[in-house]
Amino acid sequence: MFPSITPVQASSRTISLVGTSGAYCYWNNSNPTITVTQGDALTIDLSSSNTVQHRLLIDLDKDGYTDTADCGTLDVCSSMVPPSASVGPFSVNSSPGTYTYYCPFHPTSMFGSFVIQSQTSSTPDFTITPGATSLTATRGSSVTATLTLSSWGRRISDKTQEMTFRAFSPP
Ligand SMILES: [Cu+2]
Repeated sequence: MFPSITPVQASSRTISLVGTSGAYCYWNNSNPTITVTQGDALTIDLSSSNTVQHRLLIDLDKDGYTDTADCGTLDVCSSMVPPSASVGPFSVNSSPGTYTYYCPFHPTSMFGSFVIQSQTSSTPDFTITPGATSLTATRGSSVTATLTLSSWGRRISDKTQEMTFRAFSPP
């Protein structure tokens, strides 16, 4: 059948990041890619797994982790952890794209991707076109019609689905 299409919409989201340290420091041991949708109301809960101090900086103006003067304006920054801290909720307003989040104290090991996806409309951006406006089948036989799905906005190549309708005799 046709592929299912899930619209992407903004929502309220909460993410937890824990500063972890062994030989090197990481966020959540693996520096996970954070994927959000433009317009999301995002809250980030931060903590440290031990007494090593960390701070979050999401480099939304792409000028690196050293520029902390734009914390709170262009960049999203937290206070130091520990103690635990929260950033937000803030509205993700930057352009869709891939950014980097850091701990400015451990920028060579403690960074990951912050991906902002574009928000897509909740109204369908695809059309389904029937290949026939009416079908007639006699009992016990079948007819075939073609439905065409077009969805250029999502770069799904046009799909054609052949459907068979069968007319059964009533019991
Ligand atoms: Cu750190």
